[in-house]
Amino acid sequence: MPTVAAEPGPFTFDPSTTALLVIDMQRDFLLPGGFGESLGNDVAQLRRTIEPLAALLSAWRAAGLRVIHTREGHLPDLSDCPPAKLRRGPMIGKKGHFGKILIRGEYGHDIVDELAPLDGETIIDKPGKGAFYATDLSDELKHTTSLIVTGVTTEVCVHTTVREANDRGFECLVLADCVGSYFPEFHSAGLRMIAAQGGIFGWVAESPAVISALEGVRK
Ligand code: TIU
Repeated sequence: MPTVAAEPGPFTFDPSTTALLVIDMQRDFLLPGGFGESLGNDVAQLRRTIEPLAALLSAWRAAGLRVIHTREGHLPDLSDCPPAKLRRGPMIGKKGHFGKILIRGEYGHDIVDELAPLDGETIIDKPGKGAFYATDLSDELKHTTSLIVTGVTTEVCVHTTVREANDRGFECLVLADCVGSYFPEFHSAGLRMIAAQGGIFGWVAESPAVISALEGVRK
């Protein structure tokens, strides 16, 4: 079975029961001019994940393995958006540079071109930060034991999802170069939290180690 050098120790996975999870690589979080940047955030902190993630996706797809994408967003009538979220995010549903902010079907809500899902890949639309909350992700993962976790942002949707997955019994490997935060200190602390205490939430590695481990996995 492929093994990846990771913190706090080697991560071994069965490719047939492992999915690559790509969290919220949406235009509104990543593109200059988008929602994230309009809040004063430095999107370069997130954009550095695109190139390594595209390389990983390519190797993962070439090996014939499962890819699951997620998108954070809401129905146009906001009926799935808790009032408490809306109170602290009053711009949700309002017109932004790339369409209505965090609304399904809008240009800004969709995934950046470089990482566009292929036909047959699962897309989970989620109203919350965690990918398990109010979605059918658990059903999608019925035969999955391990997750390679990528996407944005490290301390928000990635962390929430890894915590949810860990409690549901999945072994999670988070790839440091394929996750990003607008806040570098939250990114590094978030990664340290995952691998601390013997891997309290999972493992942390870099994507080239996964790509190397995929050599020899069935094409
Ligand atoms: N996907 C995700 O992390 N949603 C956020 O709102 N993240 C922030 O860091 N704001």
